[in-house]
Amino acid sequence: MKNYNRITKGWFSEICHLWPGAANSFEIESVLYNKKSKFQQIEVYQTRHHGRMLVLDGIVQLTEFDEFAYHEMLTHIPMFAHPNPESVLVIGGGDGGVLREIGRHDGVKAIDFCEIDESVMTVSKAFFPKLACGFDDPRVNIFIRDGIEFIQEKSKEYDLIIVDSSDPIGPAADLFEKPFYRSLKAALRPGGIMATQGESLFLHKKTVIKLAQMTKALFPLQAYAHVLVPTYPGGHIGLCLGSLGPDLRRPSRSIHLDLQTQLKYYNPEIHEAAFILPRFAKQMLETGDENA
Ligand code: SPD
Repeated sequence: MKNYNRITKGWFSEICHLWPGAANSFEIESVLYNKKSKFQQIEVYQTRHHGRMLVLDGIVQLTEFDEFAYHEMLTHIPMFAHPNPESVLVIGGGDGGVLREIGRHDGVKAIDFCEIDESVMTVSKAFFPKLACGFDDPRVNIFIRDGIEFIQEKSKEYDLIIVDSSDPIGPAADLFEKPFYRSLKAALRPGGIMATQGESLFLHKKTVIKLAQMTKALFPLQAYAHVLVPTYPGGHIGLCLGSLGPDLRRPSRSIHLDLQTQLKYYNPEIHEAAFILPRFAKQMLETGDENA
């Protein structure tokens, strides 16, 4: 599906069929990188007010301004819901933001990292050193592979799987389909948890309902959380979580002060609050009716 992004008079606008009638625009100072990899167009901009910005196939992935909000919540909600995550898999997230957050947990023994496009890692190392700092962690094993094929080979291997994907357009589309979620479940150890980016409750209702229904059908426990991220369309993004055992909605253990002081968004209170949804969203997820 085509995006119609353009730069007009110093502004980059993300205009996507996923949210008709609106655009998300950033004032830019310069183009730092713009090349097509084997899989996608990779762009890096210096924005005027949001730091550097990473764009894949026209879709804004992050800005330095608020990337911490998304990466902390996508990582620490499942990490703290699980009582003792030792073996963790990350699919996607080639910029390294999720890896950086997982690396803050001393209890983690092994981190498999599967990214289809090595160029995203290379670009992140060059332009986003504060994000790409986790690649050299000795616990990390890097697999440059298609995440869908990779996960099909795994059985009961991980305590936690985090999927940090782009939108369900192009290379990431199959990461929003049921066969992939079945494979995620099969790859989890007993008591395991999976977490994926879950788009916007306001703008991507069909996708959100589909994710909720698929995960409800597969996992004994399922929940949807939301996070404030001004960079993303609508100023927020959802997280879709499934659990084979632990309660997702509250931390199962306390956070050490050393770790808490490293974080800017996550804390135990916001872990619980993130699952409190507006009435329309609760009804939409319960009934599957996007007009609820
Ligand atoms: N609408 C774009 C959502 C992108 C989510 N993934 C971002 C990757 C950052 N690590």
